[in-house]
Amino acid sequence: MIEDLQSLVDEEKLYMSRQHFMPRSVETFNYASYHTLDEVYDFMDLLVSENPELVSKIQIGKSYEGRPINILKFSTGGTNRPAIWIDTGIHSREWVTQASGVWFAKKILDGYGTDASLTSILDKCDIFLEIITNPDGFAFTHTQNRMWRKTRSKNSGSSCIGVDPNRNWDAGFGGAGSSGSPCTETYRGPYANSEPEVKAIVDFVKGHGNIKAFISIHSYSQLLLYPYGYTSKKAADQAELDAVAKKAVDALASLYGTKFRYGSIITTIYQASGGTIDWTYDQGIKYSYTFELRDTGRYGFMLPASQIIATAEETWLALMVIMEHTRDHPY
Ligand code: 0X9
Ligand code: ZN
Repeated sequence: MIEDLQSLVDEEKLYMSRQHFMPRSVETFNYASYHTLDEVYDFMDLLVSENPELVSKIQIGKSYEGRPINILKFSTGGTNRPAIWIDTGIHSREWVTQASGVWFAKKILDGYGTDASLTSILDKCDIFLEIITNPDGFAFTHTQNRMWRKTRSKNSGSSCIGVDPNRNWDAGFGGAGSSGSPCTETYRGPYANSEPEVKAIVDFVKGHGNIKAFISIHSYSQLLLYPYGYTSKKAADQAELDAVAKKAVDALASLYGTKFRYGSIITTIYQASGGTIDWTYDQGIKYSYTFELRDTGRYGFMLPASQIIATAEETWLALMVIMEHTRDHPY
């Protein structure tokens, strides 16, 4: 796998270098390629400038290294409507997730006014899409280390860098399934919300107050998960979350036959404390889900760019099930 990794990294770089031109519009953007941070940020600006009536960009904070943390807001009007949140790339090396996030943005744009179900979702709810949730880590995966997962913050008393942003939330923070050692991949950080990338979302979610679904997208393993990860206690809404998950993975599989397992985090993968959706669920956001997209390990984080569109397309069908359920079950 290690000797294999270098050739995959080289291949991916060569492929990207051929795609590095600035698109003039969201129509000419290459959705079938991986892109750098600047390219994705340019894409967001194009999307907003071409569709100001539907899309706006909100800067919710700054990363540890000072990069803007931007989200896209898709809204057809109203004030503080019920909202659906989708984030991708909190673990920077999970490149198919950010690439899928870009594709979702285009899908939402094209679907409003043409796809009856998406149109009815957007007529009731706003959608927030955070494509680059860990900008410092993402930049680092392009320049230094393709396998970087964490943030890029300095740890006092250690030369090791970074915190696992999926162990840094204030939900069972510090418990089993996270590490107190800065040199590990699952280092939780010195205290909950220590990472500005996490704090920015926490402040936004609290300030908004009307987010009804929160979907955090990771790779890989082909799973659809719901709370909890920090405790074996069942979520109060377990039966409903499970039924919606089943419907979502069935929809996903209907396109290309890709099989996803589903269930609570702790029973389906492993105990993980301080995770995103445990926090959002405990904040009262009932429809809190995490995806682990393709594949099951053949390529892992190095999923070939040729699989981006199929991955995004199949995931979209599952997202639509969750979003439709959210639309139809106000609470
Ligand atoms: O370990 C993780 O953070 C996730 N797997 S990954 O390979 N993408 O790193 C799974 C975590 C489950 N989700 C939460 N605890 N919220
Ligand atoms: Zn992840």
